[in-house]
Order: sequence, then C-alpha cells, then structure tokens
Amino acid sequence: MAIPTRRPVTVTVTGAGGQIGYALLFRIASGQLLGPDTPVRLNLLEIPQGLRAAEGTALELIDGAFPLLDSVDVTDSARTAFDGAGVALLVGARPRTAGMERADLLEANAAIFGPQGRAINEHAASEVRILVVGNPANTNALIASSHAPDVPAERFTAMTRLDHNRAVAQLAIKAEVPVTSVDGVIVWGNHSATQYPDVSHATVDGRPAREIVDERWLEEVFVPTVARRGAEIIQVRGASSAASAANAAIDHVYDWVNGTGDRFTSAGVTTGGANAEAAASYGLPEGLICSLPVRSSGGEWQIVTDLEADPVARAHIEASVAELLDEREAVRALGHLPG
Ligand code: NAX
Repeated sequence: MAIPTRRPVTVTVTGAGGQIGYALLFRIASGQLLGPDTPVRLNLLEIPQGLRAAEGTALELIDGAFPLLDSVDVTDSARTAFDGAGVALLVGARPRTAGMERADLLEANAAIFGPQGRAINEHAASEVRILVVGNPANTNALIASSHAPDVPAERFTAMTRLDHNRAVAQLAIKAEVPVTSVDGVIVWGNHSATQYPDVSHATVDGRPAREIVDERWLEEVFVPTVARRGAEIIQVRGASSAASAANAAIDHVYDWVNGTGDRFTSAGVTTGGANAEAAASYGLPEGLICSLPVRSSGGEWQIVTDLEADPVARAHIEASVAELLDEREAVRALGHLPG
C-alpha cells in the first residue's frame, strides 16, 4: 500500500448529510479529489436537523478505513467547519419549495452563503479554494465571495461541470465515440435552463464536431437535453442528480488542483479580479460568476480566450448573462451585496 507523503488538507463539505454529500464524501476519503498522495481531514457542516445524518455518514467513513482519511468531524458551526480549510465544497443550500418566489429563494440562500463566506474569510487557510454546488450556484458563489474580501475572487467558483460532462456525454453518444474522443465543449452562463452548451469549438477525435452533427440536432435535441437534464433525472429517478453531481464536483476540484493540460473544461468563475480582461474579451460585465471555458495550471483557473462565438451562441450567452445580472440585482436589492 502506498504511504501518503503530503500534509493533510482540510476539506470542508457543507450539506454533508444530504444525498450529494453521501455520494461525495467516500470518494474524497479515497483520494479522488486531491490525488493519491494527499491525506484529507474532513470537516462536515450541517444544520441541526441534518447533524444525525452527517454523523451516520461519518461513522461509515470511519468504517471505510481509508488510508488517506486523517480525520472526520461533524459540526453545525461554520466557524469550526471552515477552520483551516484548503478546499470548501458548499453543497448545502435552501431548496425551492412550493409557493416560494425567486426573491424568497435568493433571500434564504443569501442568509446561508453570506455568513459562510464570512466564516471562510476569517477561518479558512490562505490557499482556500471554494466550489459552490448548492443552487442557485452562480449567485450563491457571488454572495459568498462578496462576504470574503480577503479571499481572491478567483477562488470562488460555481459548479457547471455537471452540465459540461452531460454535454460531452451527449455528443459522444451521438458521434458514437468514447467520451475521451471529445474535447472543446463549453458551457456558458448560468447553471440554469438558460445555460448554453456550445460545440462550436468542440472536436471529435480532432475533427470539428459541427462536421459530424447537424445544426438542427444541436438546437432541438442537444441544447435542451443538456440544459434540462436535471429535470429529466428527477422525473425518471424520482430524486435529483446526486452521484453525477458529486462526480462533477470531484472532477472540478481535481482539475483545479492538478491542472487540465491543453484540454479545457467549463467552470463558473468570476468575471472580475484577475479574470476581468479575459471576461471582457467576451463582452461580459464584471462582477458575475459565469460559466466559461477554462484551463487550469499551477492551481489557478484561466479563462480560455479568443474563441469566437457565432451569432446563435452569442444570443444564448447574452440571455443567460442577463439572467445572472437579474439575480445579482435581486440579491443587491435585498441588501446582500455591497454597492
Ligand atoms: P439534499 O437536500 O439531499 O441535501 C442538502 C443538505 O444540505 C441537507 O442535509 C441540509 O440539511 C443541508 N443544509 C441546508 N442548509 C445548510 C446550511 N446552511 N449549512 C449546512 N448544511 C445545510 O440536497 P442535495 O441533493 O444533496 O443537493 C444539494 C444542492 O445541490 C441543492 O441546492 C441542489 O439544487 C444542488 N445541485 C447543484 C447542481 C449543480 O450542478 N450545481 C447539480 C445537483 C444539485 O441539483
């Protein structure tokens, strides 16, 4: 058995008692998040009603006897959970319930992600990297980031990797190739039904995807299938995506930490800070968390620039960005964003 060689990294997972948490934690403990040489300390954050479930999961994590699992702790204190965190996976969120207006949903989530952002600012490790999974993921990430002025904005990301992986898989199925033959797929915009999965720059075994699939399939089948896949899963499975969401979170952080090489992927990243110039090259306003084509090296995401968006793509991207701006305005109006 290989002996772990690095110092343990504290990984904080919120919503640890939920279904994504259950699909995620064992993979983190087995080394799939940070690699086979890095031991992890798991800090599980739950609200009081979720603590028992998280404690049960912690017992099972212990029973896994994972060589890389240094410790597992469960708490309902954000301050304790984020103490020394090198990676924070913000999964727990307030779901939309019947009769809830969008403003209510944003307000309820701002009450979660504002204080968690502050706790990250005050207690996490200086190198902390944050992935927001809980919906509305992009805007929740923006709220958390705005409450963490000492953490560079580029460290707060939102998960659109599940949408990206769905797009890659649909294209591979259509082209009858393995997923590894597909590269260059992009998901633009918000993690919502307005997102735009784009194959304009995608290749299948090095050949432009657009030579292989026709426009009609793209607009009428591919885009709606990817953008509405979450609803389809709920309909068929009777519960929302959990293992595929956990898998995407693992992919996102693994690539962020270990690098992507020449391949690129999609992630919700800030359009401000160090990304402002690259985001502006796509005409994007500053201060959003928007899904974009990215590569990672040296532990940082970089926006892939110089990819021309055709008029169809542009219209879709503008609609999704307009939705992100609307969400930001709504949260600002509720007093949860500065300025
Ligand atoms: P579950 O309802 O199974 O679990 C959520 C857990 O979060 C619960 O145990 C709850 O007690 C806990 N929680 C709530 N507020 C909390 C807080 N303030 N601090 C700590 N824990 C808190 O939901 P699950 O299926 O695990 O989904 C979690 C989130 O992921 C949801 O917001 C969901 O919409 C979102 N998703 C995001 C995806 C993405 O691609 N970005 C895809 C999958 C998923 O839909």
